[in-house]
Amino acid sequence: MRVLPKPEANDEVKWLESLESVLEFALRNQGPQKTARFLESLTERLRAQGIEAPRVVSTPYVNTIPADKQAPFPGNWEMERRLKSYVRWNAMAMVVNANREHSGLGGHISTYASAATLYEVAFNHFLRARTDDFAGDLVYFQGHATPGIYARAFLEGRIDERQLHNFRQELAEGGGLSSYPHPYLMPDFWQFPTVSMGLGPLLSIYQARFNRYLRARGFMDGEEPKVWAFIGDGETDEPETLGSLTLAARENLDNLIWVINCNLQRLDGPVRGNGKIIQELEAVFQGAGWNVIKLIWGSDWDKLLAADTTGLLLKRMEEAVDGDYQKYSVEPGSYTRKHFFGKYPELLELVNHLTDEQIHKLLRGGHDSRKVYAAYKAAVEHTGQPTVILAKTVKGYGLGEAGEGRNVTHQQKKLNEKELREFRARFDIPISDEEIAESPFFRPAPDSKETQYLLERRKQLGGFLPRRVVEAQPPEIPKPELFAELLKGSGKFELSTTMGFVRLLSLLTRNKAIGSRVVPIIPDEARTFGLDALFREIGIYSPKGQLYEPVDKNSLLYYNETKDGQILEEGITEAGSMATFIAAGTSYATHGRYMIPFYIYYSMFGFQRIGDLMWLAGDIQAKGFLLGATSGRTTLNGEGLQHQDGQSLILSSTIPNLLTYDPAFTYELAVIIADGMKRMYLEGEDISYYLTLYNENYTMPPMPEGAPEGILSGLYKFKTGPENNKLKAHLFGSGPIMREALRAQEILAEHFNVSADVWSATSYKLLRNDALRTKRWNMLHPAEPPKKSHLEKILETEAGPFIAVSDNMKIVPDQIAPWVPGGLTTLGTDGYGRSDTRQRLRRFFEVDAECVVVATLYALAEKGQLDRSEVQKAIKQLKIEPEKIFPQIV
Ligand SMILES: Cc1ncc(C[n+]2csc(CCOP(=O)(O)OP(=O)(O)O)c2C)c(N)n1
Ligand SMILES: [Mg+2]
Repeated sequence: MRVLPKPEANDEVKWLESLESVLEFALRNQGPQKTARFLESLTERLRAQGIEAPRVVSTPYVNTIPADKQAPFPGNWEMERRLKSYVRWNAMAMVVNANREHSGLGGHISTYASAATLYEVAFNHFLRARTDDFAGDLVYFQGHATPGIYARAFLEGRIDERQLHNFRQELAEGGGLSSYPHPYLMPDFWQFPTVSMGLGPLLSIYQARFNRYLRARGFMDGEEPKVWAFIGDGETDEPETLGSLTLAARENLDNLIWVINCNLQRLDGPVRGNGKIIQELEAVFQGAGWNVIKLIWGSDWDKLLAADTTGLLLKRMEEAVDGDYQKYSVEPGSYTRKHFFGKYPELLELVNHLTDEQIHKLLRGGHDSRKVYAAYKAAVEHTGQPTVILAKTVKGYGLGEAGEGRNVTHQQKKLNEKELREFRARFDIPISDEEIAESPFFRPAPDSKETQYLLERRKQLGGFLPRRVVEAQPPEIPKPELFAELLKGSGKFELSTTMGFVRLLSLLTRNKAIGSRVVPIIPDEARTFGLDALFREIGIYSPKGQLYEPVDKNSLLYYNETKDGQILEEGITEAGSMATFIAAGTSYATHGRYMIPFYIYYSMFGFQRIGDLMWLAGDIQAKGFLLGATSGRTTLNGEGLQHQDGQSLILSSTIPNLLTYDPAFTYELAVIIADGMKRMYLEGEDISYYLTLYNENYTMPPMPEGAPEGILSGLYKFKTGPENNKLKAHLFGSGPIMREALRAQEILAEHFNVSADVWSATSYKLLRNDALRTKRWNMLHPAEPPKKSHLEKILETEAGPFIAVSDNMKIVPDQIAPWVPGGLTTLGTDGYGRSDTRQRLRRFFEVDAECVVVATLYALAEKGQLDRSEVQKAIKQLKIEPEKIFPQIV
């Protein structure tokens, strides 16, 4: 048994001794579980008397798995060490070589150097690849450890020397390797982007949960894959990392394993110089309900701990802070002897038999393959909870003076010849003196014992990893006619595009061919959008089902939780909901099956709040529909400044493979979504969709003949102006502001002798990109007949000024201004929102029909087609206050 330090007071020692004998007796006769319960009931008794008994949130600073309970290491230790050394060398050489040729290319040596054992034990013994009858473990590799992952793939023969040489030179001839895990850039290799800190950990929780959802709904069976996430200790400061821990525990995700590489350092310096990151994290994870395995000390320490009869070693281990431990990794053994052991004479005696060199080499847990193996084995066998392994390591391990444990190590990219020689010697790399300065890559021959061992291990585990495979069969996609009721208009019935969307979703989920693949995702906003209509019909997913009778059981739309529910009601977490969207949207690549996520949220809390996840969704090529509901700075009227969105269409337009649409009518919605499903799931295009939805009710017109092409391209003529007016103009409207454009059309015809055609602008982003692509082609093919973009084609025969109005910032329509004949006048909602009626807000932001009329008249006056005094008159007549404030501020 491990010896613990004694209390200082004499009477306390006595109490302790008597209780210890009780504990020993109980352990012998009743076993560990009963003994632990007995202890718990003792403290409960204290608490029952109103005494604040301590709650255990952290345990002593030693390994959770004691040496005598450690599973034996089944591999060839020597062989694995040799292989690991080669991976280490190549990972280091990749970065050094790239920066020798082009300094500034960057890359990281020290992250992988600290994590090599954590990865190699996993690769040789645990991470199972996808096979015909197994879905494959899903692994989130730490972004900055990529050189090590590439270096291993090189030893496996999956990456050649040229690629390794072109690390971070993706545009070099023949291609190169991406800096970090980016499925977009290396679609056959990387599965999960991780390098924006915190996103990988968050995604892994929701991925593990989504795997369970797929099982519960009958989409997955057989052996359950594990989800592994390798995480940095500094990365745990990101709120996304720790924010969803309780979900994993609550839903008993024992298919999830996190390995936190506690090298005690982040980029600038120590993670917790004045404390202990492992102890802090243990408390957090323990409190959240995870199984925590601390892996602090290597095997050498077992003997020291066993020989310590005073408990002083543990006391000293607990006293020293991470800043001290970092120092011990940098200084020679003599320093550790003096400052760590030397604090107590008894401890000095304990290490008398060790040389300074041996003291320096006392391994930390995360560098000891045997300990790492035992921790992983315990993790994969643990049931009922997710597991976190907190592994203590040294950042830059093996770099010696070139960076081991130093504060600058994260940025170390160059090694001089002496440092290379030391590295070679430390890890026995067979590279000659003549070659060493060039730091060549080293790979043992394919028929060498080492390579054979490596390949055999991977064969046993089903093949290579990471590997991204897309082999999903296209599902049967319904024709737009499924949504006939949305296409034919609503007659006198008034509804919003949000309500139209709910109707569409309901039709879709009922569809025999595809309905079950639909994954509705909502962050506690279903009632706002009217999605509660689906609660009863398709159920809310809950692994426990519904253990209580819902208060609204007797109502039609009661809160219906079921074990195989289809809706993912995520609660108030846009980040978590987006992580689910990503898991569902990539199931074609992770599980070989298309699922169709619809994530509907408050539009302001999308790109603005969780933009980085949305950027990542583009990289990972998640397919599905994002729906920014209650959109529009003036359409969502009462909610004010923090809610009213006029910028999501700009933020979303920055994502290269995302199509953005701003539909005004339900038929537009139906056409866009039907086409989106065809393109993403039938034709396999790697794109996704963002659509704004609004909450203003109005009658929905039937779809005009031939509209789909224009709807999908971004602009089509909705309603031509009367023929008998003198002047001509064009109004581009979108979203509910389309109705202001239509009202302006009437006022212009009736009072100002202007015939204005009203167009529906569904996507300025698509129009612009098409125009840019065409212009570039023309520029690079100057001798060929120039091509015309959609925009140019449809506008070239039109005369008169063009005025665009929407419920978004002016820069949204402004995107197409260079291609509009004679330029574009834009009205939009720049500035902070505020709460008031729609009517007043629209006047305030100058997007109502009257302001559209004035803008049109002014544009005509500018063209010399109208006297300016007419504009002046109109301003008066329409009661527009010329001195009102300009909402845009600066
Ligand atoms: C969101 C985000 N912020 C900042 C960075 C820049 N960055 C890259 S690595 C790093 C330090 C990582 O420390 P840690 O998580 O402890 O990993 P280690 O390299 O020590 O294993 C930082 C700040 C990033 N990649 N992502
Ligand atoms: Mg770190």
